[in-house]
Amino acid sequence: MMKNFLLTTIVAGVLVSCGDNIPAPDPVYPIPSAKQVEWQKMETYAFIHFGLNTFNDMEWGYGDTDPKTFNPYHLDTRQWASTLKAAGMKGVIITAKHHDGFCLWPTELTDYNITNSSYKGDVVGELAAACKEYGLKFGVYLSPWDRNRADYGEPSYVEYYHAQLQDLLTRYGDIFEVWFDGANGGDGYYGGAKEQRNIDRRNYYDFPRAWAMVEQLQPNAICFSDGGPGCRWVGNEKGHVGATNWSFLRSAEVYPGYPNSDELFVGHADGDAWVAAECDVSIRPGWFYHEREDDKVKSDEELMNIYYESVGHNGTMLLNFPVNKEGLISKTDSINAVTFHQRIMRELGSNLLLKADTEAFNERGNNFDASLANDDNYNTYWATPDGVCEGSLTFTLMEPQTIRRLVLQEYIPLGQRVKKFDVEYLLNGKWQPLKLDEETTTIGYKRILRFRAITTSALRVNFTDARGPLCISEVAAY
Ligand code: FUL
Repeated sequence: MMKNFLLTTIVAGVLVSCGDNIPAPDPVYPIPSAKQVEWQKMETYAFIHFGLNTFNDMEWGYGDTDPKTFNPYHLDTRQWASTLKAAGMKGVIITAKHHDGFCLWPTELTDYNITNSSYKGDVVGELAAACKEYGLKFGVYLSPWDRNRADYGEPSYVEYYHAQLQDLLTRYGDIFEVWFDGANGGDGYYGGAKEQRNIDRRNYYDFPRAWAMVEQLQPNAICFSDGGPGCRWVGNEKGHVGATNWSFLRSAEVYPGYPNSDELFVGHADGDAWVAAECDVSIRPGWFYHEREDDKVKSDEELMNIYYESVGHNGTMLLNFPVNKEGLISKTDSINAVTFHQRIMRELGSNLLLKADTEAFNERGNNFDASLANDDNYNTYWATPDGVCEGSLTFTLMEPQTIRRLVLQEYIPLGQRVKKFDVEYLLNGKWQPLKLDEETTTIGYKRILRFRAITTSALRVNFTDARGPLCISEVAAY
């Protein structure tokens, strides 16, 4: 009798302690670094293209334009920062040097810089200060291709490029992203040589050394390039990435200037490195300001579409603002960007699932139960038991609601897992499949589904295939 009692206690004890302390699922590799997770949560941030091109109606300056032509007579980086803040942007990346080689900061490494222009100041430093004031993160674009330098193509240029990078990384405080552009069009001024120069894109710039420098001098910054290592290009400049979008790459294959850029649209499902997608796009047709594009600024509706196909496809949205000749973000650009932000708040403003009753098929237990998928806390998640790669979540609403959007989020610190899912809703007491225009494959950090309005009292998400046990942070409906 005594023996039996003890056994029960021990068994019960084990059961109870199991229930309380069920361990988290193991990571499924590759997984992001903490700074990659923080970066992904920024979702929308801005690009600024500004330089000699702005004043000379060019996109790719040749490298021989007179620096005196740089003359922004009302330059106000605080106007940029306040506009971007109102547009919901979380940070800004400026073209400190574009392909023409002209530097927007007073560097001693070349004469082709702002001190020899008509503007006496430091645009990079002024923007960094404005960002601090307005609570925006700050980043830099430093073009590897330099059409001004006489020694472009020689080893000495590479040293110059790395010295420029060091200069930028040590002058302006915290940097969240450094942009390494893969473009090289060949021809340039090159100190007067005026010729074609093609370099070995894979090896010439010694990018691994540059990335190590960023890691050392700005440990919170991530590096963008076609193949990362921090985040990747998506193979187009339209601001959209695939509905199927893996945040992985086969790291040995992709480098800045990688020719098979269409692969970047979906990522490599079997990749070994976490390199999430950044969707870059300009609010105007060009990256730099051109008066003739004043009536071609993307509308809030166009920007919304881009948002759904970037942030809504497990990417980030890098929206470019071509600062004008006055040195300001033009009025239409600013109005459309702010209206765009207001539209996001309107379309995805109040989550109808927050008060829903949640039930799961396949549940890991206490610390990972179903209700954590609609608790508005990204850091808690519903998970399935080890070895169980499918499951479903059913949300029952207090009363029928009209729904047009569904937002799904995986807990990416443990990896990207979901390969296939579908959605159903209750109509006249029967489960109906939700009709969508896109495939429902990957989710990742965030997947947003758009659909024709449905009115229902219950929704169900079936996760039918995954790379490991499911870890779903949030499901929200609007
Ligand atoms: C490209 C550049 O060639 C464009 O001028 C622009 O800077 C864009 C963001 O990247 O590769």
